[in-house]
Amino acid sequence: MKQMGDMLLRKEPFSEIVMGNTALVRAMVEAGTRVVASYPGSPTPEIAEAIASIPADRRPFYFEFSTNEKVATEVAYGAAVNGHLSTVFFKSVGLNVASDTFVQLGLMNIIGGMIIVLGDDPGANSSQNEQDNRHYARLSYIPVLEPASPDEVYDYYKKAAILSASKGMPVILRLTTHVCHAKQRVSFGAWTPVELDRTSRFDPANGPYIPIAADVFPMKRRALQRISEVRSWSDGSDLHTHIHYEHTGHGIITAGLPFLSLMDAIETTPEKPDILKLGMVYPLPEKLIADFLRSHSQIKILEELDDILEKEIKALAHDAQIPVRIIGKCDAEDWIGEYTPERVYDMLAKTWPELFPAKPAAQPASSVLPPRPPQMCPGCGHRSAFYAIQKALDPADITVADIGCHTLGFLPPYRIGQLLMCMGASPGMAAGLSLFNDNRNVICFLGDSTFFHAGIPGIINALFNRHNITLVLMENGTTAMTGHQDHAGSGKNFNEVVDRIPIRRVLEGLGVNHIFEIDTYKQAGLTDLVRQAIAVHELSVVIARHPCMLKFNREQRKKPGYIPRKVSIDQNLCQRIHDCVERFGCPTFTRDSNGRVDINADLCIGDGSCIQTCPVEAIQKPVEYRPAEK
Ligand SMILES: Cc1ncc(C[n+]2csc(CCOP(=O)(O)OP(=O)(O)O)c2C)c(N)n1
Repeated sequence: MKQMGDMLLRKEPFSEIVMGNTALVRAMVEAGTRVVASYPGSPTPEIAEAIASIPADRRPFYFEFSTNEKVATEVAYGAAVNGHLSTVFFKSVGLNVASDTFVQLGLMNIIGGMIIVLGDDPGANSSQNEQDNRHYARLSYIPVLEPASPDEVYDYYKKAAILSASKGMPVILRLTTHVCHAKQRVSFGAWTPVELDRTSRFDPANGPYIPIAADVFPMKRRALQRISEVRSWSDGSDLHTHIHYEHTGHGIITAGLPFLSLMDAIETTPEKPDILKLGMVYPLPEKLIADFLRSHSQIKILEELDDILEKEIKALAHDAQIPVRIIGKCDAEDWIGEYTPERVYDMLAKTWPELFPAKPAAQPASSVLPPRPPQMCPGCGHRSAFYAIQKALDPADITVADIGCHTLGFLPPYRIGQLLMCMGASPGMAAGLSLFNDNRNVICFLGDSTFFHAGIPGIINALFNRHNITLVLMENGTTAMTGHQDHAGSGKNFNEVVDRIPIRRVLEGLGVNHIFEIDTYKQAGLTDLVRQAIAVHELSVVIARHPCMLKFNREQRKKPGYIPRKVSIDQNLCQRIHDCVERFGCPTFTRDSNGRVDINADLCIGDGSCIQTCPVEAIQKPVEYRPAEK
């Protein structure tokens, strides 16, 4: 980590193999970024990890994890109108949370410059949808740069910073999952540290900053004017790449990661179409595109997710009366998932079979990785919670999941969670399900990071509108799913130890009358409390607490003299009832074809939460375990 931090602060130019997310942080340093804010979400958490690798006293900018993406955007905006170059980054769906603030940014005069780094997720690798955030750019009159690789992430961030500060407008840097995570050798420039300027340059005269009534119109006119200026600038900029294979017939327009897949796909084809790779996808460089259209008779548009380039380029060709055939998406599947080189080749083969002969169907791989369904970690407090809560539920009860590690409760063997939407949505959905419903209990779930992020309004709503729901707050002290970032209830922010904001105190402050709390490892007690909570005929909350054991165990292992502990099965006592495997479901337990249960010592963390699940007490207390004894 220290090495990465030193690298990110090198003064002389250097080159290194880095991830897109790491290249971004070096670009922030070189560009003179002063304030960065975020809320965690894949594919962006490694940006914060790279920032964390720079020792706090040498970090040339301020960083925070804010309580959610909207607040993070507001922090970055405030800093930017104060004259400091700022950045906010978050995952794709984070923009939905930030959007109420975000859509105004294009109207403002952002004197310091502001970059919004989006981690879009074609393929829904770690998101609940594959939304294409280029739509938001059009909605908000905010330019979008779209790098395809780590070196472009670095280069485009610096260009975005200059563009943003010079025009006083925000700029989006749209990354996608594999641009964030790809590694490449990147040549970095020099960096000269400067004394951090702590002067506020906020001046209302740079505004207006109050978009109401008649002021909205001049602000909107300015936003439109800037977009038109950026369009012309983009036309002459070096953001776009034109690859000439001297093909007058066929041309391809693409951007971002699909460009790399395209280069792979056409590597061995003898006759290659010309390529126009766009570095800025909103607004489009119209002159450049029109020239490309004019010099070809057929154009294929290659873009992941929605048909945004396609629609704009078709309109452009129509308005400019360019006689060219433009081929965009051909079937519904083209809207879905990531464009791998194989998919790109198949699409081209369908469009232009004369250039791309269909390839023989790929041979099935000789060794296929077994599918690995997601599951909770050994020792996870959420597992104990679901095991215990299941005993308190009636089969008719309605259970509403939320986003986090505890979402996995919907899987067998617990099957708790029949609906899921987005972070913080469960109390609201549960409230709706409780209306005109006298016969079924409604129980919903929230993680603690989510409680602070977007959960509180739904709880207030349930209280204020007197909804009869039970909320189980799965408190593990961290934002586990995205890699253990601290939150307002952790007692630590990104930079220092702070007073934790206890969830119980917040609930009491709101006036929740029925609050139960217990450690989830006390399984029988939790079952009992959930029964009591369900019996209440208004909002009741059960705080089901246990520290995240993955985090805890990682910390323990770093301690000198640490010796692992494991449970074991007393084969004389085991009656092969299999509750440990079938109802508790810890992956540590193995069962052979004769029904014999054993412990996988590589997985067991020796927490002992499983001991209570065996009706005949065959699971033995954890004892010290040294692998040599195997
Ligand atoms: C709007 C939005 N931002 C970020 C994420 C990424 N994300 C998924 S779950 C989660 C929170 C998990 O923390 P917590 O609620 O404490 O549950 P845990 O995983 O710790 O059980 C986050 C930030 C997301 N899905 N949606």
